[in-house]
Amino acid sequence: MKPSLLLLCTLLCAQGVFADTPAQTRVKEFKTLLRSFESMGTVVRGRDAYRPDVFARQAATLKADAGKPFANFPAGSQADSRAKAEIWSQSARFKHEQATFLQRVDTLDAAARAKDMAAIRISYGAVAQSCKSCHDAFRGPAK
Ligand code: ASC
Repeated sequence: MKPSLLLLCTLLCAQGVFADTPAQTRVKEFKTLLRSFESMGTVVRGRDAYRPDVFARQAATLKADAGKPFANFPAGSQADSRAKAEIWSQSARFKHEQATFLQRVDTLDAAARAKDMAAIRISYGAVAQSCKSCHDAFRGPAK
């Protein structure tokens, strides 16, 4: 690459010209946490063997990732996403959904650390229910 072209690319990157929007960032973060959650789901549904240490690591990863997307819902970032305006007009309700989700992820992590499959089943279902509840209220149709 020509030095001048390299300089141009460096400057554009530094200006954030190629940076993700908040909506793009949070979608990526949701997809990241979904990877752990779906792997755990195959175990909970009996489609994959239960390896307690692997499962506990996935739960810990889910817990570490779970809060990240919620830092990327600044007001005015509705465009190019399925986010409904209610996220900002009913922000107390949205924050409540978020808190419930994070609490339930913590409970799932505790069950995974305890290697207690009965508790894992219940707490996994509770997390899934929380995803659905928030989507029903705050996520619009696919565009
Ligand atoms: C998932 C997923 C969701 C939730 C929800 C649970 O795996 O992608 O949005 O679980 O479907 O009801």
